[in-house]
Amino acid sequence: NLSACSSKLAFMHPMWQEPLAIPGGDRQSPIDIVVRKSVFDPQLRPLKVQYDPRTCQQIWNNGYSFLVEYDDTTDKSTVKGGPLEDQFRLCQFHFHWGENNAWGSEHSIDRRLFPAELHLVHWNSDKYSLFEEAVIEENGLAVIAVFLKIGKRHEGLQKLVDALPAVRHKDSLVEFTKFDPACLLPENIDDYWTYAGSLTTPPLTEAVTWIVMKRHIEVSHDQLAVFRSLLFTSAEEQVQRSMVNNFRVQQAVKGRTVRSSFT
Ligand code: SG6
Ligand code: ZN
Repeated sequence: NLSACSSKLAFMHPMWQEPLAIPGGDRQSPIDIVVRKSVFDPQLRPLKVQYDPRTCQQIWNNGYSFLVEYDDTTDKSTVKGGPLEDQFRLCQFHFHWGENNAWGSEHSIDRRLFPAELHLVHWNSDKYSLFEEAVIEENGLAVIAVFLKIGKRHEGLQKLVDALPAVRHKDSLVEFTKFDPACLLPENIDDYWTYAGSLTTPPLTEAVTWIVMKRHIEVSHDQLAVFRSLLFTSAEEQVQRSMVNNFRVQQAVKGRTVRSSFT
């Protein structure tokens, strides 16, 4: 009973540790955001996030990251506003992180990387009826990205960190309920950058409106250490590999404009 969002794409992941043939598109992600080249857009509205913790279902180690999956059969957990014309439904969130605190994020700000990056993945439920449909469409997905920095322990994240040992190996899945993803958002969600991009793993479709939060959240070194104790490998494999450095290399901006909601 996996939620629609992640399970159907899982079969595409096994090759991902190999160098990948990129579709050669013009709007691939992630990118470096050059602050002085970003353009303030006064038309960008505040982001309207409405999450219902009761839609939280499970955590799944898919061999590349761990996904916290949400029931996306109704419009209970959604985002709209900001750069978005439609309403988008939350289906999962996941993180990317490094083997140490010097790198790990997918996006960077003026070349500066962060130790980890949260992605809240939503699909356009005004235009499409399933994630699988939305993932191949130009305006199909909206992903909110939040940078993580090392600092004080994050109380909200701890409930998730406590559950992670149960999904140490690839393909393990554990029930996980009542988690409010809003607790992982930074203080001011009205300040963000936005640009047209892609998924950062196969199928790499150019379906994503990226919304990158200006403010970061803080987590402790110990909390991130638990992320790093997860494994890319399943219990059956002889040689276990730590789940670290699960980010894609940065892609060319290719004439795209990154807009900012703030000056
Ligand atoms: C993660 O990112 C997830 C995977 C996939 C991928 O690694 O493990 O589920 O997510 C929506 C989707 O296919 C791409 O999402 S991302 O572009 O936000 N990084
Ligand atoms: Zn991601």
